[in-house]
Amino acid sequence: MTLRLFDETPAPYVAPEVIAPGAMLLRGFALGVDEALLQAVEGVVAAAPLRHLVTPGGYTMSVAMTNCGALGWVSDRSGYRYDAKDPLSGQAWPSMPACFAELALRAAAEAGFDNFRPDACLINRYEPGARLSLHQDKDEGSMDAPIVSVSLGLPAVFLFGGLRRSDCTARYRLQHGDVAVWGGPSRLAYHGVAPLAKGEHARLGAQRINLTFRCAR
Ligand SMILES: O=C(O)CCC(=O)C(=O)O
Ligand SMILES: [Mn+2]
Repeated sequence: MTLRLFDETPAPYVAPEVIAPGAMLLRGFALGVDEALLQAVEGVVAAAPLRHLVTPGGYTMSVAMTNCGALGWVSDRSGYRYDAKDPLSGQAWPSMPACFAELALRAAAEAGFDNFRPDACLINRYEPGARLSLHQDKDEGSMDAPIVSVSLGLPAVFLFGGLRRSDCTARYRLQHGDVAVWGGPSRLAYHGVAPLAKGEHARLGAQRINLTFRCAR
């Protein structure tokens, strides 16, 4: 047996860890393709820069966001929605890189959700202190498909609760290469990310990148 008590090196993928019915952590699942994913992120960000969106309530989000795929998630004073165009440029979002679609398909299948073909990928960038408060992903047209969420860079504390905001939340440390998948009975589970702790990641420096794949149509 290998003890990993103080070792921050991500471990290779072993098996899904079920955290709720229909919700799983695939620890280290993205490790083999992490460099390809990060280079693809750079390409997307060059065409559609990360930006801090404003919520309908007028609050500027601490997480910076952009999108790729046919649809992108946006927020402004008029509400949350998916849009085929980047409001900054008026152009279509960059297309979904093949390595994104392939990883999302494989991760969903590993979690028991076959034929996952996302049409939207929200890219989130957290710097130390950035957080995402408890929410449901409920702007998608269908709740049949799961959400697939890939963590890269600095570790974060992922909060995962139940179907009511007041339900207890469990805390999971997500590291570079980890993938979370939630669907079926957990599709509308409340979740969020605690304020990112300071740190330095060997590849990404003081940031965490999260890719969230959705079937938005
Ligand atoms: O950053 C994460 O791990 C979660 C992101 C998320 O929940 C979202 O983009 O809706
Ligand atoms: Mn979410």
